[in-house]
Amino acid sequence: MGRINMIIVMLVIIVVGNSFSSLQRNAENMSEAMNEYYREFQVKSMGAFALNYGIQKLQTGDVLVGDQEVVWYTPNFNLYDTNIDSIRFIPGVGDTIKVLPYVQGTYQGQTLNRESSATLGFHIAQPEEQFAYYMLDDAIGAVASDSSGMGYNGTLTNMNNSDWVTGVDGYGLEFDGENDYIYLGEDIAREYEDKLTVCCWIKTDSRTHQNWGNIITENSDGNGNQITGFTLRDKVHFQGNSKNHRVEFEFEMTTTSGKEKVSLTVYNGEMDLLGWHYVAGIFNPEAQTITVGIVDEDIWAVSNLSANALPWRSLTSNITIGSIDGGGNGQGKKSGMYGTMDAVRLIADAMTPEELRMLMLYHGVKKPKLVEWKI
Ligand SMILES: [Ca+2]
Ligand SMILES: [Ca+2]
Repeated sequence: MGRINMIIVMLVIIVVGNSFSSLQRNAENMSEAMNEYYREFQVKSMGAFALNYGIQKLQTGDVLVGDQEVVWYTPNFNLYDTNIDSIRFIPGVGDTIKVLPYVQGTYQGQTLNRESSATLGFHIAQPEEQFAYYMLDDAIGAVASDSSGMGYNGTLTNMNNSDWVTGVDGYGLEFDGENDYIYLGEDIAREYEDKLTVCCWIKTDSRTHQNWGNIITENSDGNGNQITGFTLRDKVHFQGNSKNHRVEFEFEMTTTSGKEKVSLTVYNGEMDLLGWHYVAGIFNPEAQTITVGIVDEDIWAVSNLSANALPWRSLTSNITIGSIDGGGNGQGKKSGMYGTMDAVRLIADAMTPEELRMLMLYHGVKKPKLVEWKI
C-alpha cells in the first residue's frame, strides 16, 4: 500500500469512527429521551386508568360521596413500576365531585408522583321500574301524592292533619299502629309481576308492639286476609332489660310455591332503635332470594326461595301503607306499625344494596356525567 493510500485509509477510519461515536452519542440521547417519554406515558396511562376506575366506582355506587371527602386506598394496584396509591373523591361546588387519583411511579431509583383529575356532575334518575313514590311532603289533607309519575295517589284513612309530622326530608306521616293507613287502590297491585322492591324510611315509636305491624302490605280479599300478596312488617320490644330491647323486620311474599319470608332482629346497642332507618324488602325470583335489610346500617338477611317461586296474584288485591285495609283493630298481622314513615317506594325490580344506598342518599339513582378532566 502506498503512502497516500495509507493516509486515505487512516482518514476514512478516523472519519467513520468519529461518525460512529457521534451516532452512538445521539442514540444514547435519543434513548434517554425515549425512556423519559415512556416513563411519562406509563405514569399518565396509569393516571388515566385510575381516573376511569374512580369514575366507574362512582357510577356503580361502590363509592358513595356525601358531604365529606372520601379517600379510597388501592394498596395492591401495581403495573410495572407504577402504582395507584389512592383515589380521592372530593365533593365540590354544586352537585359535583372531583376525582383525584394519586399515582406513583419509580424510575431509576427516583419516585415520580402524579395527580390526574376529573370533575363529575350528576343527574338523579328515578329507578326505571318504580311504580310508586310517596315523598309524604303534602303536609296537609288526605292525599299522599305519588311522585313516580304513575298517578297512584294514596288516600289517608282514619288519619287527620295532626298525623303530618317532621320526616327525614320535609314531612312524613305518623301511624298509630291501630287503624291508620294510606289506601293505594287495587290497580297498583298489578304493576309488578315477579321482582319487587319496597323501601322507606321508618322511625319506630318507643312503645312496645309485640304483634307484627304492617309497614306496607298487599291485602288479597279486602278483609285484611293475606291470602296473596306481600308484606313488609316490624315488631318492637322495649320492655325489661334494655339489652333485650329489639326491633324485628320481616318481608313476606305469597308465591306459587307457598309463603316465602325472611326476617332479621336488631338489638339495642347494635343501632339506635328509635332513630330513622331506611328499610327495604326485596323479592328476586331471578336470583331465587328474598331479602330484608336496614340499608343505612348495612344489615341484611337473605333467604333462598323455592325453585320457580313467583308472586301469586289476585285481581282483588290492594296495597296499603300502615295498617291493613279491612282488618285493623290492632290484632296480630292485621295491625299497623307504630311510628313515622317517609319516602315510600315500590319498584318492580330487585334493587341492589348499592342502588338502595343511592336512593337513600340522593333520592334517586345518581348517574355521573363528566364535566372536565385532566391526565
Ligand atoms: Ca287513626
Ligand atoms: Ca318527606
